[in-house]
Amino acid sequence: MTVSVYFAAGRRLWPEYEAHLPEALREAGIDAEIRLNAPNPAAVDYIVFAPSGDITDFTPFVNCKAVLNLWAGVERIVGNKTLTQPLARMVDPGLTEGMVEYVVGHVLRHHLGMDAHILGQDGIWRNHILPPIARERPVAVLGLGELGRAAATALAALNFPVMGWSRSEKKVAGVDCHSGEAGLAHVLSRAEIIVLLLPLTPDTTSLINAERLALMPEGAFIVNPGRGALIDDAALLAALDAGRIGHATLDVFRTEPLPPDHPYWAHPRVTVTPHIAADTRAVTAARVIAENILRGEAGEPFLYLVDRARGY
Ligand code: NDP
Ligand code: OXD
Repeated sequence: MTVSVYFAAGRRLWPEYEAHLPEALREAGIDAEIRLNAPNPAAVDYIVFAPSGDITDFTPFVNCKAVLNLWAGVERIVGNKTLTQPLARMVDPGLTEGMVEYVVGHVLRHHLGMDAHILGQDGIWRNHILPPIARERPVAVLGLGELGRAAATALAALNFPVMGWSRSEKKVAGVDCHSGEAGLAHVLSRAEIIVLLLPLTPDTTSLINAERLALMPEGAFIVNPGRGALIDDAALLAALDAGRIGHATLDVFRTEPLPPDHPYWAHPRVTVTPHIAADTRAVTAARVIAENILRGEAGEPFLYLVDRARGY
């Protein structure tokens, strides 16, 4: 029987998936018809979704077996009351690789103090300021899920003493793992660089507030490729102005695109990257979608199901 797949992730994304999705479905042995619209919503078996896409009301898709999100983050869909179908988020090896590279790159920039040399070519030979080696620089990764675990492991492989923090207790080789409020205070008060790879939920909104910023060592660095609203912006700006926080590299924001007059753009201690830390890669993501459709058709549990109550 032919499976009906509605690619509702938006026409802008379709050119990336046009070749890879049919190929991945074919390779998985799935006979599928992929449509860019749904004149008969009741006939749709699976929806491929992205927050920038076509659907806000899932009610008419009465026979849809799963909504397959192309994004790892689900905060823009998880609270949609019309969504009663199972929701799977994206766990894509290509995306994970991209995130590891972004995190390692920006952590190394701050660790090595690269800006001093890249931006300070003034003819003065300052060879007395040496960066510490990685094993002397404690780093923390908040969020030890698919992305946080991979980033923490890569940093540990470079010899950084890596602490991690998550909701439930975790064991990650080479990473000193913590959970709970006391665990957060422990990690924040020791890490000279913190990386935020938490999902945005009611529990994580404004997690990095004035009180928690005050726990961090003087001059600590923040790298946030998680979500903008994990940080209380006013508190971060105050901590940056005071030099309490040395620099913040921010990839995600409460409002995206970040408005041109936002103080982050001009702040000398802030680097803005435009939500490019890690993109879902069509070639690998198409295989994840196909695997989930195969599971759905076989009556097996879907991979990467979102827990609506937890919000991620
Ligand atoms: P996962 O769901 O795999 O992992 C989330 C982690 O956060 C888990 O370790 C979880 O704990 C932890 N967590 C959640 N809530 C809390 C809490 N209240 N207190 C402590 N820990 C908590 O997500 P991913 O690793 O796949 O992705 C993380 C986020 O990265 C995404 O939600 C998205 O916002 C962002 N992202 C950003 C991209 C970019 O380009 N900037 C690209 C892709 C993702 P536990 O293990 O106990 O469940
Ligand atoms: C995602 C993202 O969640 O790109 O996948 O932020």
